[in-house]
Amino acid sequence: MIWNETKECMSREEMRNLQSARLRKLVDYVYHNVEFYRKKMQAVGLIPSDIKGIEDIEKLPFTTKDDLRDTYPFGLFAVPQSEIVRIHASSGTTGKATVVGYTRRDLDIWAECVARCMTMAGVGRNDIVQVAYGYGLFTGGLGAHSGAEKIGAMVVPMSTGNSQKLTTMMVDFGATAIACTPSYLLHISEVLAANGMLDQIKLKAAICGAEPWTEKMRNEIEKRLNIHAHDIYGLSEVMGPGVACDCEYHAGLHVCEDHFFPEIVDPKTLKGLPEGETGELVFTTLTKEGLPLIRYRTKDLTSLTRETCECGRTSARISRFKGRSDDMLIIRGVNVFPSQVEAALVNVEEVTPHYMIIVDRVNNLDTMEIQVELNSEYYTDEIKGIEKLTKKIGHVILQALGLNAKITIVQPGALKRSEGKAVHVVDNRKYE
Ligand code: DLL
Repeated sequence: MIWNETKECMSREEMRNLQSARLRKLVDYVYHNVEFYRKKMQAVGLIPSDIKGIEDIEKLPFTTKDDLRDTYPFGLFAVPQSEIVRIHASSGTTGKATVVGYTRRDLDIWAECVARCMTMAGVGRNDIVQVAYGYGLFTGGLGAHSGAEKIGAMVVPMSTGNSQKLTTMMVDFGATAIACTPSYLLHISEVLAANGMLDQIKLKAAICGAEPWTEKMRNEIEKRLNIHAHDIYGLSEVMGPGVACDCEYHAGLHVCEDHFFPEIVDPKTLKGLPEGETGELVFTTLTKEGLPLIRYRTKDLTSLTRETCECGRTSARISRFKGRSDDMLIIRGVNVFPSQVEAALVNVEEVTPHYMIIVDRVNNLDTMEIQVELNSEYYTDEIKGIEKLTKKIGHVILQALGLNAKITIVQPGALKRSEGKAVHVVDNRKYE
């Protein structure tokens, strides 16, 4: 399956043979180039020749986000730094980011995978694609950008944050496709409606992802904008957007499984689950050079099928995501772990480690409030002091998460104490 020959697919057997050959090569590659994997394999008495094909994948150890954090920043890279041509990063579970490195070939394959996804969404060389994912360390902007360029579309690199400009350009340029988070697209539809511009747009398709959304939300987007909206999935550790995407039948997301081998495991026992059962999605990157990952635990919950899709594609499909097996939140497309907030607040001596994150959705945009308890030694009635402290904490949070939050300082002892596992998050967003 390549981006401009989407209907010419390998048989399941051909795919399995290709995956087996690539897995053997990968295991040999990481054994000789990444100390972390060599040690992990040695610990269980494995040598590369023990892996004969994809059926042996379960013998291999898992990789987690903590492994990336523990080897921060470049410890899992398999090539010298001179071979790395791009870095991206996403939130780690505590203050440190997880850093991803790409070789020139990794970038080419990434663009190819995104191009396949855009092709599934009906985007071609005559299209004008507005990319309204964030550009920068986040993989969304540059990832979508390269894929759209690869198919020869005209790319408008909008990034996020200026909806008025985006809608004006959408009309003026006659944009026919947009790539952004689904919640942002709903917001854009409101801006268009408010400006009376809905009937002036030429949009046909949207490629939305980076956060959980529902069929109901897709229907709403499609109805408001009179377009087809497609679900694109990915994660920076594995590559970025373009790991999987849904076709016109919207019957699950087709995985680019010649590059990313998917498994579903029980998140508690880590045993493989049969097709159709929901569990944690695990990926092995079959062709990556810079940061190859073996059995990376995504923490995303979904199920898998290898039945041929009505569209004719034979690739494995994952169902729409059913949540995560950890406490990661996605706020305005940014990954947030409550532990990051905690780690940031520890450095502010005027407050205690008691906090509550309240997430909501207003006008289809996520909002985040962080309630923080004042340390009794600093308790004061003085409004000015509180204002200054609120600003200081807002800055600390912005530095730590890359997100603005409304900070509310509450009196010592005001936040409810939990008798069991502390509850730090109230998520009022509805995903029905
Ligand atoms: O969000 C990459 C991406 C960019 C995907 C643009 C799609 C479009 P991270 O910031 O590393 O990478 O976040 C990855 O976001 O593990 C999921 O929990 C969630 N996620 C991504 N796409 C979807 C989706 C990018 N279509 C994490 N549906 C993943 C549900 C998604 N969740």
